Amino acid sequence: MDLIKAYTKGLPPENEAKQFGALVAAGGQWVIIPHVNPDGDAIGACLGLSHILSAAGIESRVVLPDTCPDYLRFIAGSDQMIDYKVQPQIAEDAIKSADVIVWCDFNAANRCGDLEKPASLPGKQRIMIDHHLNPPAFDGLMISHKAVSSTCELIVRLVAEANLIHLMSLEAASALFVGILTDTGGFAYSCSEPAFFGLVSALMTFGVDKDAIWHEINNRQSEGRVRLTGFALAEKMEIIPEFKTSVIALNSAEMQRFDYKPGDTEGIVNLPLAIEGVEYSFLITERDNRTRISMRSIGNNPVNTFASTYFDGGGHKNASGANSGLNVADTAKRLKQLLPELLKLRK
Ligand SMILES: [Mn+2]
Repeated sequence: MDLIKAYTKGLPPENEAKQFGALVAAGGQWVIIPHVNPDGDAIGACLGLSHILSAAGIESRVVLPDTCPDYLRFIAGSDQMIDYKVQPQIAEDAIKSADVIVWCDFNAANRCGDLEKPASLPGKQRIMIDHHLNPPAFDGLMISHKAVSSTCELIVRLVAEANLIHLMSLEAASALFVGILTDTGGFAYSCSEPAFFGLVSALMTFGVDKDAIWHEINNRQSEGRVRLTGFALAEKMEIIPEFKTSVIALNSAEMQRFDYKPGDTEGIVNLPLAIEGVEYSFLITERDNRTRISMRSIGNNPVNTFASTYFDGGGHKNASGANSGLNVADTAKRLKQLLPELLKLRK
C-alpha cells in the first residue's frame, strides 16, 4: 500500500475509483473544465489532473469559461489552458472532439458560465470531481464528496484509491497542493481530520516547495489589489452589530479605480471575520455586469441555506456564493433587509 492510500480510508469509495481507473485506462481525449471565476482549487485541480493524465499518455486540455487570475499563472501548465473568452472557437472545438469531459470543482452546469452548453454536450462520457454540497442529478461518473477540504485533496485521494499514484509527478503534486492550501485558507479550516495532514505530508514527499507556493500566492500581488483591499476595509465595510454582520459592497467604478483584475477581490470577504463579534461577512462585487455575493461565516452559522433560499446560490456551511439580479447597491439593500432571516437559520 502506498503512503497516500494509507490515509484515504475509502474516500472516495472503491467503485468510484475503479470506474475512474477504467476510464483512464481507456484513454481518449479529455477536456477538464473548472467553474467560472476560477480560484486556486479550481485551477490547481484542473492542472493537477491534467498532469496526471499526461503521465498516463492521455491528451487533455483545460478549458476555462473565463480568465485565470494572474496570481495562479505560476502553476506549471497554466500557459496551455484555453480561455473561452479569448479563444471561443478553439475552446468549443476542443470540447466537441473530447471523449471525456471532466467537471472540476463544480457540480451544476450553470456554474461553468458560457460553457454550460458545451460542457453538457450529449454523447460524451462525463466525470464530476467536486466537493460542493447538494450536487444535482448528473449524467456521468459522479465523484462528489463534501467531506474533503478541496477538489485538489479529492483528486489526490482518487488517484491513490485508483492505484494510479505512480502517475503523480512534482508538477501534479505542486498544482494540487495549491488548491489544498487555498481552499483551507492556509490550513485554517475544513481540515481538522488527522488523516488530512497525513495525506498532505505524503503529497509533500513528491518534492512540493511549500514556501515557494506560499510566496507565489501571497507575496506577488499587484499594488492595486492591496490598495483595493485597504479601500474595501477602510471605506466600504459596514458593521451591523445586531446581526453580527459585515457587508462590503464594491461597484465596478470603485474596483476599476484600483485597476481591478480578476481574482483581486479574492480573500477580502474573510477579513471582517477577524473583528470580535463579527460572525458573518458578505462581499458584493460587480463583474461583467453581473452582481456576485460572497458569503462567509464562523461556527454553526450556515450561509449556504441563506444563499440558496434568498439568492441564486449555495455552497458550504461557512463559505458560499450567490448571484444577484440586482445592481450592487440594491443587492446590499436587499441583503441587509434579509438579515433577520439569516439569524433564524442559526443552529
Ligand atoms: Mn474548491
